[in-house]
Amino acid sequence: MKNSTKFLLLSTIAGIMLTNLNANAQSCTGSATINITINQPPTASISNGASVVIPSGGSATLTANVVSGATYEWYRGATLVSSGLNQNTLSVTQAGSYTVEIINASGCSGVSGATVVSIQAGVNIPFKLFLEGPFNGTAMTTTLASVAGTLPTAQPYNAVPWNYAGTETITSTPTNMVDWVLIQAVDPTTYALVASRAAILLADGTIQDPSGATGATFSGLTNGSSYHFIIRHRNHLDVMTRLPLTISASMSTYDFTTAASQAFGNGQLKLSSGKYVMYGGDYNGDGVITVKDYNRYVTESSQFGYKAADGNMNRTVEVNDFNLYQPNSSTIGIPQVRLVVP
Ligand SMILES: [Ca+2]
Ligand SMILES: [Ca+2]
Repeated sequence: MKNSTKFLLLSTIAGIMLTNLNANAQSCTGSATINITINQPPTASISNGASVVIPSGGSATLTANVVSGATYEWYRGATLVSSGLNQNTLSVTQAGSYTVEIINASGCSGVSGATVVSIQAGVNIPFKLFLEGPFNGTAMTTTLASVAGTLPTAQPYNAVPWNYAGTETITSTPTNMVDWVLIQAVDPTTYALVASRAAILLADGTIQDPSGATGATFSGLTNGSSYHFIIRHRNHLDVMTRLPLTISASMSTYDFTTAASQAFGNGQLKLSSGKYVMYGGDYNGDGVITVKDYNRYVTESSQFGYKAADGNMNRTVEVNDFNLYQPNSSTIGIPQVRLVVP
């Protein structure tokens, strides 16, 4: 007595019924029904999308779809970097092309599309500020940008008293450019200088990096660490953020125009038409407004062009620049922003 199968049809279609099987070798007749289940490979995808940018020194978490009871094998290029049951997330700190293979409980597997992780060269930190001299109540207007060749295409803070050796340049001056500013990150406790970036101040008060990015692009800052930021302008009183800012991949705008308390110390911003502006008249850039600034005004009086004592930035050193300086005389910047002028 033996049972045998006279023929067997294999199908790739799930749930097909095979009939007219020979279930009885002696009679060679009969039928049986066999249900065949085809295991489907799991779909696999990384929800972060095609690309992820992480800050220098930072990390990102890649997340794959959940398949219960599945093993996740994560790859950077062809290299297996992590494998584990139900491990549908991966923390990454290295650049590369990441994929995940999901192997379900039946042993079937699916491979995701790639997510390319890159390391951001720096972090963009956006600020908003107004300069008293060119501020018209809603924005800043100057004639520096409108006369070709007046604004420098290389950052101008490579001179006394800033002595900043940065090589920031722009190929052309935006029509809404007000001037260069120098932004410096300092230690929140010692106020020691950590990093500097010269950037472009635009008419609406926003900052544009020379690269074109929104904000000043800093490298050398640590993700998760905090720094005070000093905004320097060559003929306005420098200000520092009231509180340290914590570095993250996406920084929100720090707005100096909304309240005097946005600046560290008292009396460091001046109310003008409902906005807070940086005091004009620090013509030698040393962080205090004194007779030395008046002397600079006298020296440059009636001169044209990109001049230190042109506080209202109309390409001419004239009485309006004295009138900007005069009421602000004796305004003293906080110690953290003062610079030494020989
Ligand atoms: Ca001064
Ligand atoms: Ca002027």
